Amino acid sequence: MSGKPVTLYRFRLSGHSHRVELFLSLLGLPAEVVEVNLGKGEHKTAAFLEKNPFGQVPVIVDNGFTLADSNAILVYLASVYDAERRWYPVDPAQAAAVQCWLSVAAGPLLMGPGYARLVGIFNAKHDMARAHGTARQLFEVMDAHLRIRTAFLVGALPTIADVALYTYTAHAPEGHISLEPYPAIRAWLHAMESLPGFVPMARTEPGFGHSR
Ligand SMILES: N[C@@H](CCC(=O)N[C@@H](CS)C(=O)NCC(=O)O)C(=O)O
Repeated sequence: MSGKPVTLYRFRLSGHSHRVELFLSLLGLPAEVVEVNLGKGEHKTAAFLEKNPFGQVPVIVDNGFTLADSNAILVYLASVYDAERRWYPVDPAQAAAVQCWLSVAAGPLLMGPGYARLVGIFNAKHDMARAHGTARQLFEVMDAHLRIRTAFLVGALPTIADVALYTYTAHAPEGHISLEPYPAIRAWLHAMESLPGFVPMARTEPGFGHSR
């Protein structure tokens, strides 16, 4: 570890950004946070597009290495800074199980609870009924999976799979999705929130951005 802080470009209401902020904190890594105001289009400026041509947060810069995409960042940080590879196991079957959940985070988690939240707080143009259907299907699978596991998604200890799935699951109620029917998910969220170094993302009132 160089001791030099990792620079994190983020937006404070972005769950993808929080995913990285949470992991930096769980690893105890010093970070310099640079706020990118999506409302003002700061993610589409030439300077930001040089860091990520997709014009999205989060992005990190670590010792001169620039990397976008929250899941890629989790893989990188775990590979570089977790010498014991507790967060991203080396065992092929466990590593593959982690990758499965990272795909879920980039797929149904985003298109279900993620999109529903965007409609709920920003009135985004996504199909709310479809997002709720995707979320229901996902949460039923997750709840059943967590019931037959110990506390976490892959084995007994938390991995980057849990970090990737945490934020948009915890904030599903901002998209008018109740977590009440999913006791195993609620227990898992509690286990995540009890980890040393856990940091929450700001809660957003439904309707927050509707008039902006
Ligand atoms: N696959 C990307 C998705 C990131 C993403 O969707 N970021 C949103 C904020 S949560 C963003 O920057 N949206 C602005 C835009 O797409 O123009 C990741 O995992 O980091």
